Amino acid sequence: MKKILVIGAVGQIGTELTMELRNLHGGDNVIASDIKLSDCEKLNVSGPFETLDIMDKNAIVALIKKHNINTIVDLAAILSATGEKNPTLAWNVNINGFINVLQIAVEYKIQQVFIPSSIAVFGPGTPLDSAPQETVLKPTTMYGITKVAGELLGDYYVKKYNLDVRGLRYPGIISNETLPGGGTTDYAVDIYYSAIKYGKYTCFVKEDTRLPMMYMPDCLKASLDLMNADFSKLVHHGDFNVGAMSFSVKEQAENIKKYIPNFTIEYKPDYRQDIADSWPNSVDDSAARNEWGWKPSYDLDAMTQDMLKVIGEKHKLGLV
Ligand code: NAD
Ligand code: AKB
Repeated sequence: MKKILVIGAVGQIGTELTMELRNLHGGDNVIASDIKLSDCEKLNVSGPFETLDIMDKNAIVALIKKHNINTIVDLAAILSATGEKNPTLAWNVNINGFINVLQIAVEYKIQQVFIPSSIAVFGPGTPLDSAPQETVLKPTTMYGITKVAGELLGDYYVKKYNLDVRGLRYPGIISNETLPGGGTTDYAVDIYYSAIKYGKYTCFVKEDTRLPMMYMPDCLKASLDLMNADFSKLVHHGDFNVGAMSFSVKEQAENIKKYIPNFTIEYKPDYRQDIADSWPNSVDDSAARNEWGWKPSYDLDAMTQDMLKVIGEKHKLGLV
């Protein structure tokens, strides 16, 4: 039986991945933890919560012992935009925190460690279209540097200690449960909330900015599919490209206009433009497709319809 500790469970992905894991393994078998508390009622009532700083190795060990943990999902992170404001914090949380997890995993015979990477591993020198699985990785953000280092660390622990470490390079994740936590791709989420609430949006990147994106149901599916894949059949471990869709802000705005004809958008690019410009337009995810059968379900139009429906209902109830 799996006993899972999710670190960083209160974030955009953690909130939904924790609930999905609880549906599959039982609420009491999935321990949510984070440095901050959640205001998501569904997360708070569906299973145990522990306050945890991933930098505190002793506190992680105490939770492993208290709950007989055999699986760790490390979602604690400082994302790209926040990371540029505090690069040292990004290094500490994303790398020193992860090393704590890896060392503890070896010592306490943890069966699996899952940690996401990101399209932020790419940078100048990476082909812009269909960025290959194996390519130049020279990110220009501290966040990207930590993600490349994290992938290498994961692979090192697989090879040296035979530890089961898995991860995938999420594109920008779009969702409607918990707001994104300080990334560059946050605009692709904010635009839907703003369209519903105000009928207009001011975007912090230019209209022709095109990035790989994925809707949360596909993100959850990719994460669970990789967690459940046969480890002995994996050639890659911590660095799978996963694609779903790729669109410019202009195309996303046009798509929203199909359903909210009066929606307007203006562009005021800030420091996040440079970060977005350093990432590719799309990724080649054939390794994920071949090694564990990855296949996304949502395209831009299906996602837009669902986002507008869910956020629209929340808006009517005064929740957003
Ligand atoms: P998020 O910022 O929404 O959540 C991160 C969580 O980590 C937050 O709840 C935060 O409180 C917690 N945290 C920060 N410092 C901590 C610490 N010291 N100890 C414990 N918890 C701490 O991020 P997310 O979008 O949910 O990202 C989850 C993972 O997915 C990260 O590894 C991120 O790099 C990766 N990822 C996310 C996206 C995306 O678009 N959301 C894309 C690519 C990769
Ligand atoms: C960010 O923009 O920092 C994240 C990511 C793509 O890793 N959403």
